[in-house]
Amino acid sequence: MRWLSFFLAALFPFGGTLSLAATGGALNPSIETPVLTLYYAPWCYYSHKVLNYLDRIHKRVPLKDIQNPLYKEELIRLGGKRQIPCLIINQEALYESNEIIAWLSQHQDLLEDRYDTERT
Ligand SMILES: N[C@@H](CCC(=O)N[C@@H](CS)C(=O)NCC(=O)O)C(=O)O
Repeated sequence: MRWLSFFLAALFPFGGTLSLAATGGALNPSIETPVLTLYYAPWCYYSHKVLNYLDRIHKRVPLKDIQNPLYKEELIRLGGKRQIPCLIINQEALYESNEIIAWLSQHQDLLEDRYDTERT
């Protein structure tokens, strides 16, 4: 039977390694999809800075308007303060419009696409 393993090795020199790499890649995706929520208010200039940036790059993030008292309480519970805009990234709060825009800009590939027919 040794001739058979020589034969297979000649035909598929990287067979074992390739199949392991393929399985590992599928089971352990290197990029995790973050769970995002942007707390904002329609009357807030700084919220609009972030929303306008999302418009510009044609991306969207799930929104929660803190005019709804339940969302305001939720924001305070998660982030510790009621300041908006606040981007919650996997339960972690990120305040400050410039910081939020910087984060969104660095993670554009993880954001959902936005279609031009949608309005925020
Ligand atoms: N420097 C902040 C300013 C944010 C800000 O002043 N937000 C206002 C509403 S537009 C706010 O939440 N004020 C209430 C508070 O800070 O508790 C930013 O750029 O995001």
